[in-house]
Amino acid sequence: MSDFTTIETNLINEINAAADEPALEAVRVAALGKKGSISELLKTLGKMTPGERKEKGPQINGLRDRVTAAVAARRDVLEQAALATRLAAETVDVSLPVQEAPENRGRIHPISQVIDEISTVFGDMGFHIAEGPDIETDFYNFTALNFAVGHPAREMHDTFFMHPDANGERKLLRTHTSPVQIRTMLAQKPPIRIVVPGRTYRHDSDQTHTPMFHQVEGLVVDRTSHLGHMKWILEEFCKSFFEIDQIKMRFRPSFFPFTEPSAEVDIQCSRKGGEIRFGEGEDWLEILGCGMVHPNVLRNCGLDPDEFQGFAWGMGIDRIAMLKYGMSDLRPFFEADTRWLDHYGFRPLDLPTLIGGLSLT
Ligand code: 2NL
Repeated sequence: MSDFTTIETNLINEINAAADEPALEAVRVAALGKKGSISELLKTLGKMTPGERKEKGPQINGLRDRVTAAVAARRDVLEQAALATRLAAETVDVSLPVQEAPENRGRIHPISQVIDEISTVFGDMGFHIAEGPDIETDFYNFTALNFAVGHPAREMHDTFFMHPDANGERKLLRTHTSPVQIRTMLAQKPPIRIVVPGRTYRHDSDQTHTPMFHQVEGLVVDRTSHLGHMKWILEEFCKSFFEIDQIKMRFRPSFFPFTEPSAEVDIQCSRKGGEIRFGEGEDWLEILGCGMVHPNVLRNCGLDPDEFQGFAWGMGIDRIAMLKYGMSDLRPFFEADTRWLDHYGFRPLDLPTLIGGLSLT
């Protein structure tokens, strides 16, 4: 009896001292495995007299049952401890801010957004988007557009000129997007309906001017195109772009070498409370210039002005973007400050549509 008690005490101590599950398993196998100490004791029962067996049987079986139970209890404790350790090591701080996926983190620059919005509105009216090179020749930027050689308008454009090339030709950075319309008229037959967004350059830098800026121009050429068509198109554009139902527009006579007649267009606005709102109020804001394409420009593009007529318009994108999205300073547009872009930029997957809204923010 005291033998068994010693065996039991020792085994229980070993079991409770097992530091992890493999150590516990080793103790279990040493006692209860095929060749374990308790299994060996059980084997001795077969050789005993019935009297001995009646006495020792319950003692050995009891020993086996208590040791088995002690192993199970210790295993439970070890499993709980292992789980607690893992949970502590693998905690997730649910109060941490969610990190957006890279495709959601980037922002669309307001200028790209406004170009997309303008393209959406005119695309819906059947216009194609046309693009062309930033580096142009004097012919496409000036001569074809009816700027006379030596005409002061050339100087007014503050042109950036390249060094003359081997042929003595002086390339330049386009001062407006009109060269793309010239290229289009030379390359394809009317009817032409295009809008041309892009970068333009003038040697001018102050609070409201950057040497690189953005313009969008439009051109329609057909046999019967007239000012009435142009007024309708520009009015529909303004309503769509500024997302309002009604807007008053004012066409003031003006001058451009490439249009005749020419006009500057103001839209109705209110400036109450330091905030500009379109389609209401008594104030006016100039937003674009336009006119009928000058007969000389048509001729320069191989079109007979007696057969074809067209109209065109142009506006600055940067200023329109500032007006629409309430930015007071032009300079951060080109400073690549991601904090500014995080604030004023647009989500990359919210593309402007006429059905879904041009400017979901
Ligand atoms: C403005 C005014 C304008 C055009 C651009 C144009 C182009 C061709 C022929 C005739 Cl190819 N016209 N473009 C016409 C009128 C005005 O822009 O204030 N832009 C910022």
